[in-house]
Amino acid sequence: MKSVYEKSVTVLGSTGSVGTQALDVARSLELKVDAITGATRIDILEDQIRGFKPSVCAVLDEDRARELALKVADTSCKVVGGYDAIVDIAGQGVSDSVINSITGKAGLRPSLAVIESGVSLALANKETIVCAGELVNKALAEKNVKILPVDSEHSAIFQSIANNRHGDISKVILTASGGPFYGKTRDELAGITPEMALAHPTWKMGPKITIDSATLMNKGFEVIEAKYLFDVEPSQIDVIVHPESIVHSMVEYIDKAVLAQLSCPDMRLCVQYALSYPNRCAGTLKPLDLTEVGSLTFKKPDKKTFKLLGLAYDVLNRGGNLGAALNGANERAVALFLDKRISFTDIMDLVCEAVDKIAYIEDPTLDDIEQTDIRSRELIDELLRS
Ligand code: MN3
Repeated sequence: MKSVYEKSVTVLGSTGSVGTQALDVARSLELKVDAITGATRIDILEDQIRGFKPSVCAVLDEDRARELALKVADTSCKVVGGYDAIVDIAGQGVSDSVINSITGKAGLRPSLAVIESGVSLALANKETIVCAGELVNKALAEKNVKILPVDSEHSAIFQSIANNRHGDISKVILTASGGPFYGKTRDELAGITPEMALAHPTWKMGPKITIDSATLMNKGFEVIEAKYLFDVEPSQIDVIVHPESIVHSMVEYIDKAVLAQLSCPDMRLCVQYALSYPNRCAGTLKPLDLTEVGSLTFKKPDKKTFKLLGLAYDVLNRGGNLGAALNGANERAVALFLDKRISFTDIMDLVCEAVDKIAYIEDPTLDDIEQTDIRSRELIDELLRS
């Protein structure tokens, strides 16, 4: 087996929060970076090209790709533009692992391309599984490829399962920070502005996932993610609020033993474990001093006020194309909220209504999922006008 230090990586979505941290990890593990991709932020991409010397870089925005090509003409990095170029890079099969830290449903086709190429997928893009859990699992089985979860909760569950028998798992318990608005009533939530919602107490993340954390949609997505990653039933997935974000999630076994993974909250640990698995590397994380933390607290989530968490369980129980509908509707609603065109509670109401209205497809193809995504976004706009 190759030592972790000789491994190479491709980073999809390298300019985002997880992407930049993935490159920090690549630097500390001395991994070779084969390729990077980004949407628009070419200044960051230019720095990354100079620092990590990838042989290719894709930019979603084609005009920006041309600008970047001129800026880095003195390097040996080839710059390509457009969504298909990103999917091609995802599927080129040259790296030992590909980390997908693209935001939103745009991460789905790149994830499938990675799996198709037979390379292990370090997955930070949870929308891949929310939209197409069944299709993804089918592709993984066909190609005999593994997903290494980067989401901190799923990384914790993955580590807590280790070599235990799957049949001995009785429950997975996802922890949630509770977001900045834990304990608020619906009336109090109505007046929340994007600025208030973007100030997350523990994790520093991009705007989309920060809003999803505040509505608990993110936790709902993680419930869906858990079912497909760990092959457990919705009734075996619990969520508990743990504001300190030290216990990253837990697994309960049939003998009622509970195993958990704890650490200071730092996404770089999750990325590093996904890239170095099955080994562990020293890295840069600060040690956890529990006497400094003092106490760990746990509370029940409020699924009634934060109804998108409850909706995620319904969606998971009904399956089909509803995950894609939930994600599409939510992406559109969050964009409208960030644009100050709808209120915080409108996000929750509109997403529930849109999922309710979508035409159900039991066994969706990739094309059905794409269509459901488009239709669910349209439904949000139609509901807003009505
Ligand atoms: Mn998470």
